[in-house]
Amino acid sequence: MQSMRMAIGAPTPVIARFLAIFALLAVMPVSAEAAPWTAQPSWSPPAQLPSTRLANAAVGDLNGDGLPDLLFGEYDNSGPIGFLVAYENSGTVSAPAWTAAPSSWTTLNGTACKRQFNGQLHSDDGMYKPALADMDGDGKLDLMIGSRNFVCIYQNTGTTASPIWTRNASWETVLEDLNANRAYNPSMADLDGDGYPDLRLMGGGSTFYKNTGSGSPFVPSWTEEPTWGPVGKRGRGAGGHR
Ligand SMILES: [Ca+2]
Ligand SMILES: [Ca+2]
Ligand SMILES: [Ca+2]
Repeated sequence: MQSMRMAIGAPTPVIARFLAIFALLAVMPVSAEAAPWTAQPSWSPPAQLPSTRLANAAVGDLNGDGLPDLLFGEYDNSGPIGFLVAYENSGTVSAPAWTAAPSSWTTLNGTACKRQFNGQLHSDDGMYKPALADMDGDGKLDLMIGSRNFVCIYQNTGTTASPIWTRNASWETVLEDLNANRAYNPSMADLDGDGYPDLRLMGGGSTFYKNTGSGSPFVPSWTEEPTWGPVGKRGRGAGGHR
């Protein structure tokens, strides 16, 4: 036995890694491959949304009660215009229930959100795609809306219990310079752990921005981070999703 062990020798690092993976697979329960998602019809909003197409949802606690609420971006074909629909979570932590939110949750205040590209003015051009995040770190969720040809940001100038959306164009640095004729779809999370939410923007590909704001009070600003994108994925203006 001793001579056999000496003949085979110690496993190389590659073989050792293979054996470790094989051992891990051998003890992994079959159920781990099962889909983790189960449909929960009772969690759906109580009524059909006004528009049945191009709806996008953002989730966040908009009234500070600890329960996540729903904010939908909707699209009116006849305009075309975008608009918001909100539901307050009146359920419990384990069983959400939805009631129509106050109209102030879906009212956009301040300068109109519009952009000019190639000599054409696109005003509230439908397909609102909302994202919620506390961009300035004051404890209140703020609102970013992507649409065709623009991204606009609304600072929450209300309270933790009652949001008021007020357009703050000074927070839209860099995002003003987006390519035309794209439908921009934002999502936000703190990707580098500095305490401020960063941005992933879909629209002609997937582009990542670090929140490089500064000051007191903090003013959000956005700097493109090409290295944050998934390997092999194309960035802004490269075609694809619109
Ligand atoms: Ca809530
Ligand atoms: Ca905020
Ligand atoms: Ca960050």
